[in-house]
Amino acid sequence: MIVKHGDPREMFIRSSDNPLLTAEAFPRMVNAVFNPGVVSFDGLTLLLVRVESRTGLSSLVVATSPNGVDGWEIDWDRHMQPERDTFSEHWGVEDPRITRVGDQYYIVYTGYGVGGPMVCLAVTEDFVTFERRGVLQPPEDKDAALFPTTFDGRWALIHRPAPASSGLGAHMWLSWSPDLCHWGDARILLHARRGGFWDANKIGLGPPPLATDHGWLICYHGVRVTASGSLYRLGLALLDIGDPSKVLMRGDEWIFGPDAPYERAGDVPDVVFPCGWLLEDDGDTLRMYYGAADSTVCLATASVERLLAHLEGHPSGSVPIANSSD
Ligand code: M1P
Repeated sequence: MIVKHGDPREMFIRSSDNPLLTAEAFPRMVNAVFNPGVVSFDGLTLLLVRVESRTGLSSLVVATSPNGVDGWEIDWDRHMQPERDTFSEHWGVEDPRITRVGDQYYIVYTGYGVGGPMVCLAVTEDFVTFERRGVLQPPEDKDAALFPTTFDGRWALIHRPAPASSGLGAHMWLSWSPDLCHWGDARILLHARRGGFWDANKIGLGPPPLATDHGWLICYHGVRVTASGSLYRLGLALLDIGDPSKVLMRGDEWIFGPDAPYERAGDVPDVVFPCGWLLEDDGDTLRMYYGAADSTVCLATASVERLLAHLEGHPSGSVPIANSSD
C-alpha cells in the first residue's frame, strides 16, 4: 500500500513518533493540546503548549524533552494561566510564538478578550514567571510574532489584523515600534490571494521569522474553505534580511498540508498549525512543531537549504512581488 503522507518528495518529513503529545498524556483531564511555541532552553527542547481545558478556555503549559522527540515531561506548575479578570485574557491565552532576545523570551500570544482575539506580549527568563507587557494590537488581530532583532532601532511585528469575514481578505501585516509599546507604520506584508488558490482570502504567520543567509524565512498558513470545511496548509516566503518589509520571494504552492490521520481528524479536522520551529546545531535541520487538527502536538523536519532551494525554484508566477492580490 502506498502511504501518501510518507511521500519522500515532501520537504517536511513527519516524525514517526507523531503525535508527540496528546491530551491523555497530561496530568489533568484536558480536552486538547496543540499549537505550541518552542525554544531551546537549559539544554532541552521546551514547548509552551496551548492546553484547552474542558471549559473550552486555553492556557499555556511547559513541556520539555532532551531530544525534542520523546521523553517529554509536562510541568503543570510552569503554567501561564489566563488573567481572567483582565479585558485581554478573559477567555484564555492561545497560540504562543516565542522569540529569544538576549536572556529573555518574548512570548507573543493571542489574548482572547471580551472584544475578541488580540495580540499580547509576555516576557520570561525562566518559563516560571511570565511578565505581562500588555496588548500590542487590539482586536481583531492574531497570528503574530516579533523578529529577534531591531531594524534601525525599531521592533518589527508580523500580525493578522482582519477577520476573513470582512470579505476583503485577511492579510499579513507588518507594524513597527520603538519601544514594544507604541505601534505604527503598519502596512500589508503579504496579501491573501484570491480565487482558487490554496491561500485565498485568509492567511496568517506560523513560527517566528528565521534568519538565513538569503533572508528571513517565513512560513504561513493559508485557509481554503471547501464544502466540507476549512483546509489549513502551509507555504513559504522570504523577506529581506535588513528590511523585512521587502518580500523577496513567495511560493505559489503549499509545502505542507493535512494528510496523516491525526491531521485529518480531531476537534477541527484538516488543520496543520505551527507556532514554532527550532534550528538544530548543524544549521540546516529545522524542527517544526505544529498543532494537528486542533487536538495534538506533532513534529515535522525539513532542510532549510532545501526549503530555500524550493522557493528559488518555484518563484511566484501569479504574485510577482508578493503584494498583488490576484
Ligand atoms: O482551527 C484552526 C485555527 O484557527 C484559528 O486560526 P486563524 O484565525 O489563523 O484561522 C486559531 O484559533 C487557531 O488557534 C486554530 O488552530
